[in-house]
Amino acid sequence: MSATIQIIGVPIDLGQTHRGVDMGPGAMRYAGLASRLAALGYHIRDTGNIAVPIRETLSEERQHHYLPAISQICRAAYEAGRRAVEEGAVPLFIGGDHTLAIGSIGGVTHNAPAGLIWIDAHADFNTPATTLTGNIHGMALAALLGEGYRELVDVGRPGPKLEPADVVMIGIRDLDPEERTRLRASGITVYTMRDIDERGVGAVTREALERLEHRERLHVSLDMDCLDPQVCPGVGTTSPGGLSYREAQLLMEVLADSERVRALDVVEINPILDQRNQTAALAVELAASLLGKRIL
Ligand code: HAR
Ligand code: MN
Ligand code: MN
Ligand code: MN
Repeated sequence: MSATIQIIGVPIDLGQTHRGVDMGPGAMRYAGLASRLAALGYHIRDTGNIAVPIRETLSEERQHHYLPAISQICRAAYEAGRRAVEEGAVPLFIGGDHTLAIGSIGGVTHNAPAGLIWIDAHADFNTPATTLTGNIHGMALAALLGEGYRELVDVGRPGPKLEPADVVMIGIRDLDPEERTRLRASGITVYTMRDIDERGVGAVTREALERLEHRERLHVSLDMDCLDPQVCPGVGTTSPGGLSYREAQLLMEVLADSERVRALDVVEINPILDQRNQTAALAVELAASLLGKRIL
């Protein structure tokens, strides 16, 4: 029997201010996500999108940065991830902004721990005390480690979902001042763009896998703004000096070689800011490489 990939759409755009991220799941489906993965021999189960209220209907929540709605949507993502894992499927969460990771990674670690590979230009390691924007997508990883809003820390089950030793970041190049201080003190392993420039993405990724050797299962959280804006213009928070197309492919290929990837998020695609859906198309290619597509 072939392995099942469960596609879970989370069209959340409430963790940041750009309109359009809610259309990310549609853009990835339009780019051929299911057929690309089916061609690798997987059984694909698309369970549709988690319900997300339209921002204009939540005007009272605006001053609270949509915290109540985000918390509720993350709970639904948590349940979907927990159930997918219990049924033996690989959950593939398609966003939507990066707040969805609070639910997806929580659900994936419900019954057993997992290592997390966070691939992003940003660390998303702010708290309400350190954020400069108030945007909750910039706090997602901090919440998973037990810091920040209680409504996020306690999604699905109370308290932290990961230990700092379970997390490796790759591609980081844009940190807020106090976020940087927090990250340096955290004990998380961080590979910045400088590490990739100096050592190469292959060596960095192999070392990242070694750092997570104590975890058999891995969750990969792929923020498309890790790529250079020249190849991925369709994201809300672009940051120059990102991964090239080939570097991102190699990163996925080395992770796939480990045969330990059991769950995946692909987030922050904004089709309104994109050019002819190229960011979603690249996201589909990267997901296929991560899930085992071989060139030869
Ligand atoms: N650090 C900034 C903030 O907190 C920007 C965060 C941008 N985050 C994402 N996801 N696009 O990584 O607002
Ligand atoms: Mn992010
Ligand atoms: Mn980012
Ligand atoms: Mn505020």
